[in-house]
Amino acid sequence: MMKRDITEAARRAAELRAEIERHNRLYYAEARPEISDYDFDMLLKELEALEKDFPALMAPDSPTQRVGGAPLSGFESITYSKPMMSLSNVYSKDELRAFDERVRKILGKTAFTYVLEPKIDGVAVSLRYEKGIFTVGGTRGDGRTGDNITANLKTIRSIPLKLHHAGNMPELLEVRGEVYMDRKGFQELNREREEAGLEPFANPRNAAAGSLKQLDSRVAARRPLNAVLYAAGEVRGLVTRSQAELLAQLREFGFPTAPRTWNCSDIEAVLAGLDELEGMRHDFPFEMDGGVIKINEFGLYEELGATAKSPRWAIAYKYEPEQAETVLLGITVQVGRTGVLTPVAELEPVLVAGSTVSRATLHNEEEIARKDIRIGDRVLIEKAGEVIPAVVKVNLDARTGREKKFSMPAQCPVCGEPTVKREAEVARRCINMQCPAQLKNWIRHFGSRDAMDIEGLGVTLTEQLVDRGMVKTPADLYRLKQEDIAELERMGPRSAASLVRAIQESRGQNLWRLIHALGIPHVGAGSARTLAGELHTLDRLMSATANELEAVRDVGAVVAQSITSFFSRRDTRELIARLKDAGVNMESGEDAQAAGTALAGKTFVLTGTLKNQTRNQAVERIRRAGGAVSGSVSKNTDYVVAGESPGSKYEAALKHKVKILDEEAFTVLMEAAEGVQKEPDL
Ligand code: 3BA
Repeated sequence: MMKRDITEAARRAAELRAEIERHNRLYYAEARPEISDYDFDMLLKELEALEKDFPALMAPDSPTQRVGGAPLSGFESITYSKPMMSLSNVYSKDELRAFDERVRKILGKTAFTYVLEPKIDGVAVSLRYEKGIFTVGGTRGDGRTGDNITANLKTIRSIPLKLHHAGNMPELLEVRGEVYMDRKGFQELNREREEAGLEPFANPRNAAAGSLKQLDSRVAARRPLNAVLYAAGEVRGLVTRSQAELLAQLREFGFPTAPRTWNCSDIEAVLAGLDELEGMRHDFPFEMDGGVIKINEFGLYEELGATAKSPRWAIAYKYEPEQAETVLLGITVQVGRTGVLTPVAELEPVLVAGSTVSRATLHNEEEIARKDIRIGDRVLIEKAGEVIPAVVKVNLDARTGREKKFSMPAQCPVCGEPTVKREAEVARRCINMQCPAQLKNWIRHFGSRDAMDIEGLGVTLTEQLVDRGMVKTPADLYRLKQEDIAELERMGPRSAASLVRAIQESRGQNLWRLIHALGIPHVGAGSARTLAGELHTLDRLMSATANELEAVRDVGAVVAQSITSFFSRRDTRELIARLKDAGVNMESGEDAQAAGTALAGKTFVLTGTLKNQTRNQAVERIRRAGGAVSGSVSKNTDYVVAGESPGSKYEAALKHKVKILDEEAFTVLMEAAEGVQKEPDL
């Protein structure tokens, strides 16, 4: 990579971090990745290289510093005394030889051998056997804490519930490996899903991850899952001296292991094994994306040690994704359910990695510009396993000059409203929550903590309500009957009744919550509060002119314009009328009086991450006690609340000699302030 100057590097690093975090979220938390693992690794590698070239850019919260994704929610967590590490990846034989060099340099004259295993593209899990009985199992999570998914793991028939043993029963054995869905099961599952009108899984890995994430183990039980075990975690009462011995022991205990592994005397034998493995690639029933190379002798592991994330005694060799050249016939634009516009390449059909590809993702407009992709170009596409194919590059030699440049539409192709591109993001979005492509998101937003605060209206429920056509706008929520809801998955009469109650109760919410819930572009919870405080009724907000709105504190031209255009729409007016009919409150309660006064006149600035509350909760708490929250520190600031890894505001606080509160001190202050007022009924 060319050396760049630090400002450019900082900009790119920030961009990469945001992208990586987004893809991490899509991959781990939502199990619906948008890019291939390969592309993800390339982003991570670019960021690592930048941080190496510019150590000043290194940040403790950089995604390069973590092992995996955050634990998924909805499950109890499980903590590993021996963390589940991750594997570093290489993509070439040269890099693999370099790995071998490093190992030999550390070990000096000590002799060692390698074990080569196929790298199964599944979900890493850990299974705990106490006195031979399977007790708990979990996902990797962040390596130290994962989700307790015991119930789901117990539905996998190839996982033994008891160890088969011959007098050598270990007191404790944690075994680790991969849960996967075989190709055949994956195809069947997707066929069923499509017939049922559900979105198919993008690849077997996601299908496995999605299945293990089911809160109802009966759903997981119906999924064709399988496992391969290859490592040990915490162990008491069993000694194994090498990986080859461990694998043999695991087999004896009755665990499924890889159908084929290679014992290799040196790196050349590993390379030969990798070639043989690649030839068998399509014979395995599971998706396999490379090989894992491990030093065989456990006695050497301590000396080799580990980096922050991965052991130095093992490495993954990943196959390059398969590629093919074809013609880019056109570019269409899809709108995702978060409003992100994704350009999609419409291709002349071509065979790659065993299937015909006629569409590929182009990610976003910056990617198109960076790769200079034009309609009519001959393009190289790649497909790694069953992952969505992507356009890698243009064959510039084949250019005729008749190719056409493409630009992202300024209007959303689904709803026709203007699209925006925020500075820190690569994606262009439709920010119209009422856009049909985003209905689920809008309903979720409407009921969220910071909006109408409808408890129980979660993601899965919202999905079902929208998928079944029961909810087409937020106003439909108020017409839901207990009987209708009780029929939905994971719902019973009790939870249905409490949801209906929560929905009905939300009709009395404060005006600012309704304003925020409407999802007016550019109007967040903060501006919603100000607007409610100044205008007092929704009718006045609806009839206000842009000029009147701009007179409101903190409301600028963009926000004012967005509000007037929002309320000038017919669908908005219809929605408001229906909400009114449903009895939703459209007037401001006595906000100012309801709020406490203990902190009246005090201004707070928040920085860093709080442990016991979200930023929004802290803000709400301060405001309820009569205090104000500001974005930057000045001599008028009374307190700076500093959470973990505080930013520059912390220094600003020192400079202005503003009192700094850690979370504990803040809590003490708030409890005192809340004690001198009655619980406000907002
Ligand atoms: N071997 C994945 N990690 C693997 C034990 C180490 C390891 C893997 C492996 C760390 C595969 C990282 C997640 C993890 C258990 C931590 C394999 C495979 N070995 N054959 C060296 O087939 N995908 N993945 N899993 N501990």
